[in-house]
Amino acid sequence: MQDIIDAIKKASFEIQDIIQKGDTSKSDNQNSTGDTQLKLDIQSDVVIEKAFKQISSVKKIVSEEQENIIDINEDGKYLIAYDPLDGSSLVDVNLSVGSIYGIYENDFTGANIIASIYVVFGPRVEMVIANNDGVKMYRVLDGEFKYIQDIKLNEKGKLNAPGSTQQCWYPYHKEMIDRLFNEGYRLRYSGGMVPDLHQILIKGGGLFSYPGTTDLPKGKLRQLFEVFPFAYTYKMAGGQAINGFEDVLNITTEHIHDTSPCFFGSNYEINKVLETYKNHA
Ligand code: FDP
Repeated sequence: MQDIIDAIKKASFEIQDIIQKGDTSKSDNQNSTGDTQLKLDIQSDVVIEKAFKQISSVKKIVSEEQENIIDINEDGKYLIAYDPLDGSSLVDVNLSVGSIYGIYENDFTGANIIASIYVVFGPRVEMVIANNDGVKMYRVLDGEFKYIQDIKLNEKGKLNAPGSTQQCWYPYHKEMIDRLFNEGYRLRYSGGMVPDLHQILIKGGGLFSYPGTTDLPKGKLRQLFEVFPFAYTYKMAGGQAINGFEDVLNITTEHIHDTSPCFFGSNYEINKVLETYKNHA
């Protein structure tokens, strides 16, 4: 596992360079979900694939930017699903973006995720590693990642990050979001999943939601590359991650690019979501 962490650290320095100096324009390609890929997405993907191909403990990899799983070492132990540069369209407006990695054993399912790592590229570069030991944050200082703190969510937070197109929200979802604002929650949503979820983790709690909507009943965020890695991190930090009804790590994945409605937060807010959604199964 240390080899994987070292590879991610090294790749992150290269990706930071690509973000700072690279071309933010669109490529001519679309990824499997139909998003037009930016040149930055493709360049970051190349860096990560190259790094993982050199590690003997890696069995298979799959990128959000690619159609298929890539076999690396038959005898390897770990399977890695990653989103090389989530929120890449925000580079243009100089907001934070990030990379997300889910590390799995046996197969790419929520039940088999065993660690997750994300890297935030903002005014600072930070990496958060979640595994059996809990959740730890590192920051680039003097050219290397240094340990900064453990991350633990409070029982209740103050931030509300409601994603997706509001016009397409189901009425009960809108009422739940409004109730949180009426309790004094503050809006914090940049449109970058990594910094938005990082903010809630660092500030101790709150709710990030990307629900099913009338236009996208299964939500937008991809299970393997986005939802499961952050679900694992939130659970290890003492919070919860659900699809509205149950632990999102228990859901079935039929295809590597499947999406799922998702809610990440501290216990108080997630219990509010469960109470609301239980009547709308
Ligand atoms: P993006 O499509 O810009 O890469 O992964 C998808 C994502 O960004 C997340 O980072 C972000 O949380 C979400 O989409 C934002 O979507 P909405 O604008 O629909 O809320």
